[in-house]
Amino acid sequence: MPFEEVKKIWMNGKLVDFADAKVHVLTHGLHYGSGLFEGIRSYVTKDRGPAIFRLDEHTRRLFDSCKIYRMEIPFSFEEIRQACIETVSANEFEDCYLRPLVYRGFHSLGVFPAACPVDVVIAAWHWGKYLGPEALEQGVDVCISSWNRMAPNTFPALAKATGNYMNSILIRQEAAIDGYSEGIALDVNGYVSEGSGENVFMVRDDKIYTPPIGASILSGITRDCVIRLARDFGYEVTETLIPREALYVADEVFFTGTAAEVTPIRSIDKITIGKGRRGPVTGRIQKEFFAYIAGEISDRYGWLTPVYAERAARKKPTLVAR
Ligand code: PPE
Repeated sequence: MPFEEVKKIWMNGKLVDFADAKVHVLTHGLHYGSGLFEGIRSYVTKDRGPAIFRLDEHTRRLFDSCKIYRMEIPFSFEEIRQACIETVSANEFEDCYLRPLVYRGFHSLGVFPAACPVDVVIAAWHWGKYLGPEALEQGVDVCISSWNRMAPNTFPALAKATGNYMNSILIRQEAAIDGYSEGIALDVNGYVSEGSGENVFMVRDDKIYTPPIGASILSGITRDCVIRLARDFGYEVTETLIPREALYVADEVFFTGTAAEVTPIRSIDKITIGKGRRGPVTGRIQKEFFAYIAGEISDRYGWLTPVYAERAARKKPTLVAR
């Protein structure tokens, strides 16, 4: 689906028209993948209007990603948070996907980026169900990718860097060509790592397992939600190395991610997982997650930032680039 035009995109402190949100072809980030980004969702809630989900945690991860790459964001944490809120409201969105991106801009080429500006943009658009509308109920058919995730000390997996997504593209393309919805990559030691854009969980005998951050994963914010919600239900959740074959014999396997939310996996490499449909543990966690984001249960962790209430409470003037 081509992009549907939105009203405004936030660029370096200003909301600009969609048509004007352009960069030069010699932008550093375009040549070397020198960008760090986030993916955040805003949801319509029952009583609090549209609310951005886990805005603080996503903003924190963006700052962390930039720190790893020695890039100083020319805005404060609070300015970035507010800019996300502004971007949703300027587009009059309710549910939407937000994409903050920090990248080395236009100045000069060559790998050493110090002279290039650090540019910041935030876009928002409507993004439907990541792995298709039926996926949340029926589950998806996936494969183990022939591509591994990056080795430790090559590309830092904890940084959500644009360049990392070249590896994701290899995984996702291969899966699509072979007729699967998605691929799960192993790390360089052969243990389960993650999907091209999702973390992975497995359930066996009512116990839940997910790979640790040392398995070259992105430390997913949805992963954190699921760990907490599952523990609140009384499930034991263990972050541990998972060999590939443990997935084949699991009772349930599912993906988590901002875009993918909580998506069941019904087969891996054509091996049926459990009963070949969404399992009871996945169903329970998924239901709780959707109730949480919709504001149907209490926001006990303070994960929702209502867009309009926050804006009304804010007294600071409109943001300007430093
Ligand atoms: N691993 C990877 C590699 C990844 O890209 C994501 C998010 C996750 C795990 C889950 O992280 P979190 O969203 O914090 O729970 N992928 C984003 C981008 C997907 C895309 O195609 O673009 C997302 O879901 O927003």
